[in-house]
Amino acid sequence: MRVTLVYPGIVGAGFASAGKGMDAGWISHGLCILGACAKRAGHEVDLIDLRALRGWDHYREELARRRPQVVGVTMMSVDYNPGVQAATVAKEVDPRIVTVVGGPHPTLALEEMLPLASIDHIVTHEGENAFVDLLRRLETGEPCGRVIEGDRPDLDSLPFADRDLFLDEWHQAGYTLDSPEVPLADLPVPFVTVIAGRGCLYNCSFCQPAEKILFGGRVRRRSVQNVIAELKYLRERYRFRSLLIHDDCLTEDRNWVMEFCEAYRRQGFSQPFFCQSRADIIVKNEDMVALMRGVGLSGFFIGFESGSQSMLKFMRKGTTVEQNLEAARVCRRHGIRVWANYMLGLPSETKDDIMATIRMLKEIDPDWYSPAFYTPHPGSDMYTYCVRNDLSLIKDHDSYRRNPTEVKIKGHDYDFLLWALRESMRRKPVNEVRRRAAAIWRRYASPRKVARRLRRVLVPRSA
Ligand code: B12
Ligand code: SF4
Repeated sequence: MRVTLVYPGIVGAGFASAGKGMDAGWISHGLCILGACAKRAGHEVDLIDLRALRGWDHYREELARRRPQVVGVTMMSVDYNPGVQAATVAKEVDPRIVTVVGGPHPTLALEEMLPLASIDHIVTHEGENAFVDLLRRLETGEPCGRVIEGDRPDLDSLPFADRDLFLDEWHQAGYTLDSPEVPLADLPVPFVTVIAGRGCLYNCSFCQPAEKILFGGRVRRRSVQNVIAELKYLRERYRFRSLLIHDDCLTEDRNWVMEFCEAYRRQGFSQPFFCQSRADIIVKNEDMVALMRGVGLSGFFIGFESGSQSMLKFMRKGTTVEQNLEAARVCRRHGIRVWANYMLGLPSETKDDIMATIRMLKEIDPDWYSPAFYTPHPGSDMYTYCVRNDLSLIKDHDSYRRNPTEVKIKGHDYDFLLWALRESMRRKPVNEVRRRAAAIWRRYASPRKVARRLRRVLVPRSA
């Protein structure tokens, strides 16, 4: 069958945004793996990334040109409006097109999808086997249900994500491809992202049970050999010079991480990489952190979340403020950079709690600040709490973004939150000076540069 997959992630970055920043420059692994599975089953697959198009008319033109028989749309909650619109327009362009949606939102908020007439099939949970089976049934005319529950595939048996589905699109849109994906922070290009597993065993109430519903209660990780095989392919194909491992919490499985580090080094990789971790894991596993640093770990994303112990408890984070501070010290000791995720404006959060978060950030002195005004995401216990207690100010799916520009929870003083946001990112003068001095040293006076200058002075040019 002719299949067009659709990535609708334009809320925030908008149309014509491909390549502009992280939200608009990263592939969707879900779609790339689904595409690879459908191709392996013999189907023709391409992809429309709305971020690479000029607008809805352009989308119509693309559908008319490609003439797909099936359109498959992925959807986080934030993608609901453009995702539904993508299916609706597909039906307008050609009512014979079979529309299929899948992803976190259809899985976590199925009841919201059911009344939508423009959607023929809703695949919940993990879609690889269900989607391929659906395509086969559509091709042979066998009956297929409207709601299809996906199973949990053996991750090592899946093909690698077909990144070309996105790259071809971006290329056509004029995005200059010196890197498969937009690099995180200052990592060198070419930059790629990979996913080594699915699920998370922790229980944070602003996130779970969404992850457990989507991927099951257990974490399923690909074998180290399988991930290394993909990295070898990426090295050959793109000569990548840096890497982000997207897993929710890669460091949760110590044995896996140790084995991976060993294999990464043995196979000749030294590219710097980033991954997500947690303060408690970092503090309890400093030897593992050191090993990771030794093979290329450049930085951790850490969900510090709050500097108030009662807020950490309320959100079931399972960490302490002291662990947050100590994790930052561990990272500093090992030269690991810190990307600090934290939230302001949670339900029941007081000004004192917020001041505690500001104080914590000043101690942590992260390399990157990543604040969010708390957003209740469908599928999480805190979302249900907010709905039950009539606390949510969210009126539209477009607001399911963690942007710190709108308050999402009732009872907060917006001006205070904006002040707190700015204040949380203001470094202590001593840290500011230390960082500026380090930047100047890196720029003008690193030992290598000093040696080069000395050589120039001591060894005359003509020699
Ligand atoms: C990487 C990631 C990102 C990246 C890139 C996203 C991207 N381009 O895909 C970035 C950092 C940009 C990002 C941003 C956000 N993210 Co995010 N992200 C993730 C993460 C960690 C991994 C996604 C992934 O690749 N998973 C692995 C693949 C294989 O799974 P999958 O994409 O879900 O696809 C499978 C199924 O869902 C299904 N499926 C998916 N699509 C389709 C389509 C069809 C047709 C079919 C049949 C099946 C199907 O089959 C796939 C294969 O099994 C997930 C958590 C997680 N572990 O999944 C959160 C997650 C998806 N993100 C989430 C959220 C909330 C966000 C943000 C809104 C806020 C935030 N937390 O920063 C922003 C929104 C950005 C925007 N568009 O405005 C939530 C979504 C919850 C929800 N209710 O929608 C998740 C689940 C995390 C969580 N537990 O809170 N994210
Ligand atoms: S917030 Fe992170 S650590 Fe907590 S449950 Fe979600 S993915 Fe796991």
